[in-house]
Amino acid sequence: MKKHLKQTVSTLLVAGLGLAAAGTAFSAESLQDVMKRRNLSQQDLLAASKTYVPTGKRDEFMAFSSGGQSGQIIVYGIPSMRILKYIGVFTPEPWQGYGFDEESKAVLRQGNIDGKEINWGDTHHPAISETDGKYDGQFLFINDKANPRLAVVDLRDFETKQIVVNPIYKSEHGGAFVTPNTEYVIEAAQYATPLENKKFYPLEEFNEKYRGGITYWKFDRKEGRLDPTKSFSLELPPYSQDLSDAGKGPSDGWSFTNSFCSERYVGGIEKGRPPYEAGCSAKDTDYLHVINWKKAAELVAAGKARKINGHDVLMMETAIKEGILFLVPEPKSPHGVDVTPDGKLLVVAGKLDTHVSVFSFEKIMAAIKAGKFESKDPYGIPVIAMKDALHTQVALGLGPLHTQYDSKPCIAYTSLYVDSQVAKWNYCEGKVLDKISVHYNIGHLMTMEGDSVDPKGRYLVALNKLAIDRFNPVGPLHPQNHQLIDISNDKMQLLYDMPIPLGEPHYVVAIEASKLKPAVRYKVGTNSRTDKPNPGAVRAGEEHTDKKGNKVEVFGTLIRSHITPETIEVDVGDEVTIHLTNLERAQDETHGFAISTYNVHASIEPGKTVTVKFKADKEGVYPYYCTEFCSALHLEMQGYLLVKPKGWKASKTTATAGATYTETDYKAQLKKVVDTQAVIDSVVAYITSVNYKDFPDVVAMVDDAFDQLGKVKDVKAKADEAAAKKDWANATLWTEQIWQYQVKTADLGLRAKTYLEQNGAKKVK
Ligand code: K7E
Ligand code: CUA
Repeated sequence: MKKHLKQTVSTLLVAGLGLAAAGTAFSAESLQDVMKRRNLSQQDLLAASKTYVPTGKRDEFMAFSSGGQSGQIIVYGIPSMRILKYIGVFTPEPWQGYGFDEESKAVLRQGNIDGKEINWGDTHHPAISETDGKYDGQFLFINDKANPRLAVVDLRDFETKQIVVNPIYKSEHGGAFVTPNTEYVIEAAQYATPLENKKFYPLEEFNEKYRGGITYWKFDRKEGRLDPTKSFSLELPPYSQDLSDAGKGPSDGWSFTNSFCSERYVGGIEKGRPPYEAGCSAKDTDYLHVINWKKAAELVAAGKARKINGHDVLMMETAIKEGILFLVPEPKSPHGVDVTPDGKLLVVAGKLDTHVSVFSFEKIMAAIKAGKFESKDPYGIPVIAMKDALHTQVALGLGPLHTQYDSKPCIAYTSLYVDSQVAKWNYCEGKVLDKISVHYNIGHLMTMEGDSVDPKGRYLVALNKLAIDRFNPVGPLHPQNHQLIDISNDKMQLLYDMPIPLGEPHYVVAIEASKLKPAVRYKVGTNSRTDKPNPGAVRAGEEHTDKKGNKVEVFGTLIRSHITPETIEVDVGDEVTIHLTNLERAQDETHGFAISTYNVHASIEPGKTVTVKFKADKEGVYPYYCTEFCSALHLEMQGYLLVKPKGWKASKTTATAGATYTETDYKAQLKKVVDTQAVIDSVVAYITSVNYKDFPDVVAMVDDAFDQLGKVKDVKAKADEAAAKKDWANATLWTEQIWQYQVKTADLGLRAKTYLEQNGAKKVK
């Protein structure tokens, strides 16, 4: 295997130099032939040409999709619908070491509830941070409906940095929604419960003791974290508060939250009562909550909140007295509330109504100012008459759920769950413009930046609940189906079906790809979960192992194709902590780290320092290795954890060699080194002949390459010394090591060369 790899490398070196540029053979098949062979229509080809992103080219938009019950986030490109990453959020994610190394465990464990580990989440709504109501591409938030939690992902490295637990709810569906400058992230409770932790009240006391609410999490943009000490909630009636949206433009400072089951019905079919679904949809209207969050924040700052479970809660009584909370009846079991890009109108879709209702913020404000209310709800909250708040109602179809906006003024798209359609309509004039069928039973839909003040139009994604007949069958549990629709013309056109093999992605947001500027490496020694220097980091040459009592602490490094240290010796029962720093600077040179049977894994990207910890509770021999195929000698990137039994004494002090070497072997090895150096020299000649310094990625690769080559001097001295003593084994092996450094240098050099050739490097001499 080793020999084969070496040959491959040599072949690559030659090919990469362009010495053997073979002519490319073109297929004789024409487009017509392919259409015939694959049974494709003109329409298919048109759709394909709108989604195909040629190799090496990139997508225009990046989508961040909820991963539903997987507790993750799915990142994909639009229009290609190519999946780029899963981000571990509420659930361990082994590839990224999320939940398997200490730094990420610390984040995951922030999501413990009352000390209990929760290792999944039911994610629903991602939200991208906004500046002036526009997506700014800096942060991403997502909620967990099942366990009331919210997570923060930093879009500089696409890693989860924080999880907060809602201190007063037991579920949380109506999040995450951001205010126009990401001052707050909004989440609404769904299923009413007593707000005090661990308090029991029987369902018979539902109306008195159970409560809903809305939490406003303060976001500290500088720290990139939510600040629980500056966050607060509003106590609300037990109405099953659902989705929210923040006002923008003229409605900035206000937020809007739907509710369903405002009947406050408590089921109990076991006791002969009609079931929840009947009792929760009996009335023709539920309540839209209209809240002045700016004023609420001021009231909390003025000390008008009450502490519940250590958290500031503005009680209903106060909110009513201070005039910051109002209700508007809305038909019927509504789901989404979506503020128009200009902030003037709010579109509400009632699941059991064929209409969408368009409310006017101006009319709502006029009613509030005039003190014109039709009634009070049972808790004393003023209710504005629907007719006093409505702009218009439009009959769209069966089961309207969610609405998104186009870049063209007054144009909206609404999902129709029961009809399995998307309706395109004009909300200013109240006119339906077009409909398209989707497959099947659409929930959310999403247009490019379509919930911001500046939607980009172009594409729409339908998030369908059922896939039924769209894909090759994979058993009773079907994949999810995202369908891409072209909305750049008057008629919508279905372009592509994308199966998602993860949980149910309720919502997805998409941002112009050019707004994202993720890093390719960390500053050496970074704890990526805190963005601070990791105290376990060491530089090359500083690696060491400390042992104090039964605690062993290893400070190691990784660089192609070597793990330092190569052996870790501990006594059974020792507590072992291993810090590893990836010394690479080149892009994409991630190393992984795994130890047999101890359930640890780390992904260590360039510059990162990661810590794994475990108790060496079983004596024995445990290989450890790098889990990313990082170099030709990746498989040799290995070592042994030796867990010695109690009282063990060494009896054999030298190892028996597995192979023997002669002077001929040494000479052959030397020749290989000379040949490879010629390859390196020619690559270096090319790189230095162009403006490589204008390419930071290439500069990083060149730095790494010279790091590798820089190690040759010491090793060469050892080889020469051994050869002088006719110690052919050591002379051969040290020379082999020189060749290893050369191969890594050449590998990087060739990659740099390819990059320069493909990115328009210019001759400088
Ligand atoms: Cu409609 Cu959780 Cu937003 Cu599902 S939600 S669809
Ligand atoms: Cu490092 Cu494989």
